[in-house]
Amino acid sequence: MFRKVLIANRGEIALRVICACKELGIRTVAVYSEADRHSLHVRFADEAICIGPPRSADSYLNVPAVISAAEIADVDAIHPGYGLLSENANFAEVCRASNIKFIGPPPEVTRLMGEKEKARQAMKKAKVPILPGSDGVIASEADALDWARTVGYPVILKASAGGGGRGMRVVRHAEELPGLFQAASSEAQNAFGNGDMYMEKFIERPRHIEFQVLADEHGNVMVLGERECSIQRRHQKLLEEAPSLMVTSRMREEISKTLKRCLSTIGYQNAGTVEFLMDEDGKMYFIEMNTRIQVEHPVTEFVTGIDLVKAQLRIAAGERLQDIITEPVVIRGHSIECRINAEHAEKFTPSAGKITVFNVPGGTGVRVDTAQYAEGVVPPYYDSLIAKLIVHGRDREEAMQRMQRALSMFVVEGIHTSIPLHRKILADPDFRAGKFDTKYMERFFEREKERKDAEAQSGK
Ligand code: MV4
Repeated sequence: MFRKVLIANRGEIALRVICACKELGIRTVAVYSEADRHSLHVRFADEAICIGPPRSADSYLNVPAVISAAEIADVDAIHPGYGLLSENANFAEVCRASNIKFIGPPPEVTRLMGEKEKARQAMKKAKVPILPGSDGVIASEADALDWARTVGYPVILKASAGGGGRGMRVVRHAEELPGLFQAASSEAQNAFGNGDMYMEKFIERPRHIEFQVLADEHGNVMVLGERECSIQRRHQKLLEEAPSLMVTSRMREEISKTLKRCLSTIGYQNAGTVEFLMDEDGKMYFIEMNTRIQVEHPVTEFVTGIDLVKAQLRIAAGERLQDIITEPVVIRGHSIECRINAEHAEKFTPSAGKITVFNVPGGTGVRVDTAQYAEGVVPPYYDSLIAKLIVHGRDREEAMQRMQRALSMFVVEGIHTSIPLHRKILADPDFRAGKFDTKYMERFFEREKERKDAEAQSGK
């Protein structure tokens, strides 16, 4: 096992990785920006090194600064967390060249999955279901029109270097295709330095369902069930749950079998997430793979009882999956996560500042992952996630009741948070009935607006 690990991240995930290291007897090194001097990841790590000014580009994303800190502290490995450098194949290569183990897949695999069209073809080859679409990147406008005619409108154009919703265009009619193709391609060229586009059949109201995988460095792969992630706004997830109401155990077994074969062929290593869209007929199609630990990993930890971050560390140290997970994986009960963001409820604009009151709920089946505390400061430089509230219950009903109870006891003052929004979602009959898809939040805000307009009318 590693002697010492550097955590190249901040906030709750840095603290989460520190927890896993402590339990494995690994020494920890935090890195921090000038804005994070008083953060808990700095306090709870065995050592801490300041790597630059507040902006991420000058600190957490500064590869030479992170590597220098790793060399000075003499660590064996770096855990990148999520976001930041976690899916940067060049960073993983620099780690390798510096004799530091990058806790994640090899750079070659990260690079393959980062090229969304290549990832799609790799999955197709391994018989993972994909949507009808182009084979390879689209060569020209004429090529795009040909593919769209074959696939049938509506289609969606996606940037091969994109992902997570960036660089996409929905095309409903042939007349608008040439313009949208050119616009999307030049936008992708500007944003990612790569204008390659591919095409898929467009699904109108998909659900977003993702499978958690673990793979060791000896060719063994395990699939740990799925997470339902459809409750999102502007590609930011707000609430996730495991398992998905829409996935039967037969479907789960089928997808797991296929993914195991596919990922061992590809040479996947460490933790990963395979994203699928589910159409209204309940059919699932691969869209992308994420090569990192994800924000919502705790819901999988609750229903499987497996510590995913400890598994990541043990895999990276060369251990075999059969020695890490010694019992058959069973999905037990139901788990829900609410992402508590520091933001204004309606406008979704960030709410930075000093937290005056911070009361965290606890009790049976409740977990809070956070690096915040009373008197703590939310800096304006980073993403707005300040805490994750995760619950586990015997079934979805109990999980929802527990979440409502925990939300009512989560008190944050001094800044605005998404807690009131989460309480409204948990009270919504459609959510409770499991009636939602990726357009759920749009409809939710329309209903809210109608309700407020009606209120204003009657008040006059
Ligand atoms: C789609 C789609 C409909 N049809 N692909 C957005 C994020 C990126 N990971 C893929 N995305 C989508 N791809 C086809 N063929 C709709 C979306 C989509 C979406 C997907 C998952 C979660 C939220 C979403 C919100 C809007 C659009």
